[in-house]
Amino acid sequence: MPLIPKSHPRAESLLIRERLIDGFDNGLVAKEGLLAQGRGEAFDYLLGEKTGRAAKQAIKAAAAHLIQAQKPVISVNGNTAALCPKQIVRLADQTKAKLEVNLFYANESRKKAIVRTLKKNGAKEIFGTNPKYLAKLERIDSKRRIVDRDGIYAADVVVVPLEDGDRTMALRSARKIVIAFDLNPLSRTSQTADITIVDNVTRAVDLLIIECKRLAKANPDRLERIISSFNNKDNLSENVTQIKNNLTRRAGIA
Ligand code: PTJ
Repeated sequence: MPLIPKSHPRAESLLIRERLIDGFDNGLVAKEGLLAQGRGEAFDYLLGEKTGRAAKQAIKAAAAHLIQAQKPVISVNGNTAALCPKQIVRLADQTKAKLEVNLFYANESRKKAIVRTLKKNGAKEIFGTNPKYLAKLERIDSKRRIVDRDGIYAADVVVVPLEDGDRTMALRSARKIVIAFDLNPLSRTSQTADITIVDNVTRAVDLLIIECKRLAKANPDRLERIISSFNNKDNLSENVTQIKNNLTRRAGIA
């Protein structure tokens, strides 16, 4: 990894990029994952590379859902495993969620590398690896339709970091609550999830863990109020406004 001075104005963003490239070199990330990272970087830049007010509200609503959930599952793909494996395992521990490896570009050796990485970072049980327990989601053509019958298939709340639009729709059709992390507020995933956290997964997962801890003992009425006062469409609009304001400021138009 090249030395990135801490004083570099975009040090955090460059470090995230290097983590992803290391993940590619170590067999975790698909080639297409590099392109997804590029798209994400562009949106992160437009959002000001920080967690905005709208993202914080989405994180709070996501935490309330996760605490209420009976069978939460966190879906892990190549990019997520490369970018923030430790935090993802911590989030699973905090919320008693299952971890399931589910890939868009299905590939057995990549799956094994992702499982190894999650285990190295403290995961004990990982779903989606035993062919005997696999089931199919309906209304989806990609390999993502193959899920674990005791994991995503049975889940009530599914967390999907860096997702493609088709599966989010399929999960919604299967009556699951979908929580997405996606830097692009206009993507199909963002538009169809119940809650979209428009922020870099590397920043937002830590904040989600903190929020889950903070709300862990909240009474069900409070959680219900947090959930019912959240509107994903309004929240996405606020993210688009954040981008617009940033652009205006950067271009010195304001
Ligand atoms: O490992 P696999 O086979 O499951 O493949 C994973 C990728 C990410 C390649 C696959 O799901 C894919 O092609 O996704 P898309 O359709 O490129 O969508 C990825 C979305 O994540 C885009 O909207 C990006 O803007 C967004 N994104 C990229 N990096 C980040 C991100 N969102 C949050 N945090 C990031 N670090």
